[in-house]
Amino acid sequence: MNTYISPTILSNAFGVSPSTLKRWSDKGILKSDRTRGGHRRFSISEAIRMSRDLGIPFRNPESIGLPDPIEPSTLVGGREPFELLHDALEAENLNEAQRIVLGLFLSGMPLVELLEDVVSPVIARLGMQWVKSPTGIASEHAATQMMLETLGTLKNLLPTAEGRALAIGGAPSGDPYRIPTTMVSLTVQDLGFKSINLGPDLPLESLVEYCRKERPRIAWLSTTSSDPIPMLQRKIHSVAEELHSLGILLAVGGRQTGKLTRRPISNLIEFRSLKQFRAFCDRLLTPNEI
Ligand code: B12
Repeated sequence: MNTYISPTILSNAFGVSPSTLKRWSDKGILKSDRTRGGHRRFSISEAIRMSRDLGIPFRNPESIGLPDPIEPSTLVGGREPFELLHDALEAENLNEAQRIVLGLFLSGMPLVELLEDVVSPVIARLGMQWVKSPTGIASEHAATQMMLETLGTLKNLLPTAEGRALAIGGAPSGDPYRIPTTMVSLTVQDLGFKSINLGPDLPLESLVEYCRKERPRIAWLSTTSSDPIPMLQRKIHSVAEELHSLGILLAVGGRQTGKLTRRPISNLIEFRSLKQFRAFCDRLLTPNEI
């Protein structure tokens, strides 16, 4: 979300003088825009990017509506970040869940680490509740919903790229899982590129047609439901072949990873994790390889 603020407000949030902010901006370490009248304006997501990349903390984050950063190493009683998040979601405390996820992000924790090592295990653990209690399934739905809202808030703190999407994707028809495909989308956005998440239960023909129109470099599929595997493999291969003719890569991942590809197709890549996917995108996007 590109919410713009004035130099005075941002220098107060960082706890530095306006001239320090101007120096950062002149050096190009903090990008700024200008109003029609020629005054500098800073986007909150750009300020967060600089803070995370260079380890420059916000001294007064609350002045621009951000929570305090949470350094995992300073957690009381040696608690792990995922334990805090687990307790917040179990207590159905959305504000606390958001404070923890955003706080860890603002402390500089890499996004893929936050998603893969904190959020995913918590959701997996909460998903076991239904065995223990008659309200477990409702609690699982509540936790999913709160997590999606939290990821939506996180998305608003990432830079919003304009123009053509680098990547477009979703989860195939019959697959209702919303969190994993949301995470793939956030991973692309965190790299500074636009992504379009078409969500769960996506007919694969319509993914192909959408890609024909939008021409991303990458399409992704996140697979959780165990559709009979040979059928899923056939569908994925046929999508890969169609995307191949359009020069688009197909990235697949999710719980069904390892079972998704039967024979090699040059544009079809199966990923074990978001970390691996992010590293792949980084390599793909380094200027000398474009
Ligand atoms: C929430 C949840 C639900 C919710 C989903 C809500 C929603 N709209 O999203 C609801 C209640 C609908 C549901 C329903 C069911 N569920 Co369910 N569910 C879960 C739960 C707890 C969390 C899923 C989730 O979002 N995980 C978080 C994501 C982020 O983790 P992830 O999928 O592992 O993804 C990671 C990587 O794989 C990777 N990744 C994922 N996709 C991609 C894509 C790309 C391109 C890349 C690079 C990487 C990548 O990134 C992620 C980050 O680490 C899981 C437990 C679990 N361990 O995951 C069970 C689980 C998946 N469900 C299960 C079951 C059995 C069911 C039901 C059959 C229950 C029932 N009897 O009705 C139904 C089936 C629904 C269906 N049609 O398939 C089982 C599946 C077992 C199996 N055979 O595989 C699980 C594993 C629970 C369990 N331990 O038994 N479920």
